[in-house]
Amino acid sequence: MRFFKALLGAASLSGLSAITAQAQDVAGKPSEGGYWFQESATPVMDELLKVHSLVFWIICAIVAFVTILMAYIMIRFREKSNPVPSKTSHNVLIEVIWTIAPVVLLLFMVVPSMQLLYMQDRLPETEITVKATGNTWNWQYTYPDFENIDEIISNPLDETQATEQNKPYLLGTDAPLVVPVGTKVKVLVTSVNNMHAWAVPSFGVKMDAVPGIINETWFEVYDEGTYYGQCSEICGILHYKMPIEVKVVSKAEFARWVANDGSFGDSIATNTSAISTAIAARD
Ligand SMILES: [Cu+2]
Repeated sequence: MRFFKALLGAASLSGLSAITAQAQDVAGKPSEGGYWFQESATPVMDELLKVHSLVFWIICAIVAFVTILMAYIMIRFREKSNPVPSKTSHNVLIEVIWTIAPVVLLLFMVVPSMQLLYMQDRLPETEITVKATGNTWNWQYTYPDFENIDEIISNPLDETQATEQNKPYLLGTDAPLVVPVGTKVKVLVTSVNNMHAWAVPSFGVKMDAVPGIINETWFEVYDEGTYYGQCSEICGILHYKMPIEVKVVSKAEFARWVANDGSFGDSIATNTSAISTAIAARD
């Protein structure tokens, strides 16, 4: 077990070094030429990275072992050095080993995998709920907890708008989903037409949006910032234009946003029932 803990440690270190520094105001988006995961922003993503690292190193070891074995066999048993081939067709010991070894390896992988699946699937006591509905071609968000907040239609920005607003093209939207930091957020995911998937890589969240079905997932973001994702189920001609932008704000700012009927403007919050609901959700 200590060996695997050491393996995990080494793996997560190498993973971290591959992550490039993000711009200050953006906490989760793809990086140019990036090939590793985005930096984790939630407990689920932390666990996902650990399981990935474990499985990744096991796979590397298997690939190396098989490659070396193949090379050895090709050289050692080539026709020139082995003119009279062996007629052996069975070796009980070897067959037992190559049956048991993969079973043991699979057990090492399946236990943490199942733990992760349960963690993603079993919602903890969530504090607020948002509903994400996939349309052709945008995401629509509603806040069942806060009646005063109208549905948010989150449309992609075109290239000019994205440049003007200093947001990444095909990731930035005109109206992000707004959630508080350090809060367990339940996400209800569905669709009105065909299948989509609501996915934010740095949250470790990818949930199918299926018409007639409401799927549940959850996240709890460590830090304030803007996190990007995309529709991750090929849904049609404008699939690439269904970005997901999540703006994570402080709990106080979120309470003010709710009280202002879903606006970050300077207007003084007057909706006291919304404030108390938001504060109740916060506590
Ligand atoms: Cu889609």
